[in-house]
Amino acid sequence: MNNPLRDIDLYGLTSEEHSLGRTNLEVVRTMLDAGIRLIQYREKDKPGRTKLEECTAIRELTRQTGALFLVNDDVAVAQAVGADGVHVGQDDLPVPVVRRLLGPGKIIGLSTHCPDEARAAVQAGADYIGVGPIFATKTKKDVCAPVGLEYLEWVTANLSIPFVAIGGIKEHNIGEVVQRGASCVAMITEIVAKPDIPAQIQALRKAMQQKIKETQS
Ligand code: 3NM
Repeated sequence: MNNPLRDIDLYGLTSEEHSLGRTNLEVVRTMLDAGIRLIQYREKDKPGRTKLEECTAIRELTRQTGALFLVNDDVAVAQAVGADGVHVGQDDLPVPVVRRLLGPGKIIGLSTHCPDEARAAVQAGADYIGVGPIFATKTKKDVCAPVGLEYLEWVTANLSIPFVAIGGIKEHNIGEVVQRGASCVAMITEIVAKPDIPAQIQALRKAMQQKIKETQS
C-alpha cells in the first residue's frame, strides 16, 4: 500500500469527554473545516450502537471532505460504515486477523511503544505505526510511561514504515517531535480540548512548518 499518512501533518482523534461539552460530530466537523485530512474515531467506553451512529455520520463528513477515516479497535463498526481502516493497540485483535477481516485495500495502524513492537508491526503487515507516548499523557488509560524522543529517533533512523507520533504532544513541544523526524503528529487534548479549534490547528501547523524550515536551513 502507498503511504497512507503521506501529506498528513495533523492526525485528528475524537474524545468527547475532553471536548468541552461539544459532541464528537461538532468537533470532527470543525477539524475537517480547518483542514485536518485524517480522523480516527476513538471512544473506548461508548456502546456499540452509539459508536455505529457516530461513525456513520463521521464517514459521511469525511467522504464529503475527502479525508481519511479510521476507527479505533472496532473492526465491525469500521466495516459497517465503510471506514478506510482500523487502528489497533497491542492488546486488540492482531494485525493479520484484522487484515483477513477487512481485506487487502484497507489501512491498518498499530500502536507501538518500543523497537521490538515496531519490528513486529512491520512483520505483521501494519500499514503504519503509532509511536508513543512521546511525553506524559493522562488521556489514554493504562498507557505505559513515556518512551520519549529516543524511541521516535530510533524509528526515524531504522524503519521505513510510515508512522505517527502521539502522546502528550502540545504546541510548545511539537517542534521537538518534528525535529526528530515526525512528519505526522497525533494529538487529542491539544486539539479537542481547546475552545478555538481552528485557531489551535493553525498554531500547530505554524509551529511544525517553522521547525521544518529551521531544520532545512
Ligand atoms: N495513544 P494526548 S498516547 C491514544 O502512546 C493515545 O499509543 C498513545 O492523547 C500511545 O494527545 C495516546 O491528549 C493519548 O496526550 C494521546
